[in-house]
Amino acid sequence: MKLLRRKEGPSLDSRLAALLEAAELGEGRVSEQAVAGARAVAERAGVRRELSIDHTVAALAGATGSGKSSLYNALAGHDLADVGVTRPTTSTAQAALWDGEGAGPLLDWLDVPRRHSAADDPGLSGLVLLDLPDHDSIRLSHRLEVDRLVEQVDLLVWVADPQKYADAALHERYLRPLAGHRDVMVVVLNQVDRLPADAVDRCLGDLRRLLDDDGLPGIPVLAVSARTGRGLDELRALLGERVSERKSWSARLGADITAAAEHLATAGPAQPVDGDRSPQAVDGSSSGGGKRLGGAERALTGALCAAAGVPMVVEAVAKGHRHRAVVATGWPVTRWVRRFRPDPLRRLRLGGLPAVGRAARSGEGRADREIVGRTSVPAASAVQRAQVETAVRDVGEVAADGMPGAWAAAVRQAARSRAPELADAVDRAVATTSAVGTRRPRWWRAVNVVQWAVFAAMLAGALWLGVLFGMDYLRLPQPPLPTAGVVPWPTVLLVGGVLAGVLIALLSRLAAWAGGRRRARRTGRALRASIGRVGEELVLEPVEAELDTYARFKEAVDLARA
Ligand SMILES: Nc1nc2c(ncn2[C@@H]2O[C@H](COP(=O)(O)OP(=O)(O)OP(=O)(O)O)[C@@H](O)[C@H]2O)c(=O)[nH]1
Ligand SMILES: [Mg+2]
Repeated sequence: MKLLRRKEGPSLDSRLAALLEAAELGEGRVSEQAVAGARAVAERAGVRRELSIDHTVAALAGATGSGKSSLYNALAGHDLADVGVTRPTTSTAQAALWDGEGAGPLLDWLDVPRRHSAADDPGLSGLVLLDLPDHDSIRLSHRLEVDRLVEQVDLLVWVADPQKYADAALHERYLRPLAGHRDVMVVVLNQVDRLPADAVDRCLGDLRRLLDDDGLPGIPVLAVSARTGRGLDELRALLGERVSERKSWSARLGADITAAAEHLATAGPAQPVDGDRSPQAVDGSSSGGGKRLGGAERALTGALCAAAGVPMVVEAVAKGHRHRAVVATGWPVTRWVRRFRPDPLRRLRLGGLPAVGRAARSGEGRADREIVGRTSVPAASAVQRAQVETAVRDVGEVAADGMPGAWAAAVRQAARSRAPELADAVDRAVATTSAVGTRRPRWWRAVNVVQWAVFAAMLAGALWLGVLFGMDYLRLPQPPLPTAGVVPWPTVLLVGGVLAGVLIALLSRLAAWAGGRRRARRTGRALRASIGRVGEELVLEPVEAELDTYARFKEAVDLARA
């Protein structure tokens, strides 16, 4: 009872749903064969549940001549099957039914048209016994029929004989792969009447050892003889017990689901992977840690920044700021010279583009995109491109660390999946972010007004002095000359205007130099942040989506194989 309770896990329904979900999530990632296998199991389970669950289908399987048909006849109480001397004898399966009413659709599904009623035995009511052809047949059709039915029946009775019980065909092709189906398999050693009494136990012990090696410890093993009837009561009792429990069908499906989930968990990648990493099972604990991923992410941002020419852009932001400051606040007499020099930022087709501000303000996405199109920042060098590639690969590598082979490959692939978009996206980020670096500080306008006022004063002084000079030249009487202290006002205006203009220009230049540095630093930070976001969107997010898919896959697989 205790044992039963311990085994109670999630329902067959939820395990089936989980298996299907795992197959869905694994599609294109783990081997197609494992995905198809899981789907086939789910489909088979769905059909079997719809058919009679009051009947238990048991199949007698084994090598030719082991005595399957003889046992079948002995259990059924009639000579239903041919027992032959020439091998192999049985070529298609046939069924013996104990109270077989309602088992028709089940046998249709199993595609076993030959059906017989067995002799009455209330203990076996509900049993459908199949006599299969030989699994080691020289005829392919026999082997195919066996393989098909071994997959479908509820209970497998492996019939061995003293000569061939150790055959590799039985152990390697069937018993070992079906180790998870221990609860729905029985082994009988037939023809024990042909052994001396003391050899039976030896033979049984040997067979048990082989079964232990197959991963089937504790599986029921009976010594029987179809000829003398020895052990047949025990076999009947065992079959009767399984039939009355009516659980073999669900135990079989449960074992199938576990095996399919196991197969999904350990399946190789859907596509051959580059490199020679050995695949690991799903339960290999993943150590792809957040901390190390953070390091790889920083390295990626660094590589992207270098490839995007961030140092050059930052430099251009500082220089461009100073350039525009001189044009806006320089001494009006000389500032026009500056206009002939190109704006370093505009030279990179960054920020300084006149329409950027407008487009950004009016919020016209299209215009924005068009104008903030391609910058003229020189393209990344081959080395820089290679460094980006390495950084992208490293993100995938770190994230995939410790994951099973197929999923590690999927994660690595996810990291690279959007890499071709990186160059354009980073360029766009540079164009948009550096545009902010061109805003004009308000003091420029104020200083400009003062500069022109001082320039006007200087001009007035010059004009005044010019008039005085002209009047003196023409020997006209001098008008009274106001003075500031001892210096006449026009001189104060002219000289003061020149000195003030130049001084203001120099001070502004000093402020613009500091402002340029500050702005460059700020733009550098903003660029790193926006380029970081590009890396996050195009590299990190696909990786995280894949990790998330894997987490869901693992959860589904764990639930399915419960
Ligand atoms: N001594 C002895 N002979 C048996 C026993 N069971 C079957 N035989 C003989 O073994 C031979 C093969 O028996 P079958 O029942 O035809 O064997 P099978 O496993 O159905 O063989 P295939 O149909 O070819 O796969 C026959 O000659 C049987 O008489 C047994 O318990 N003791
Ligand atoms: Mg036979």
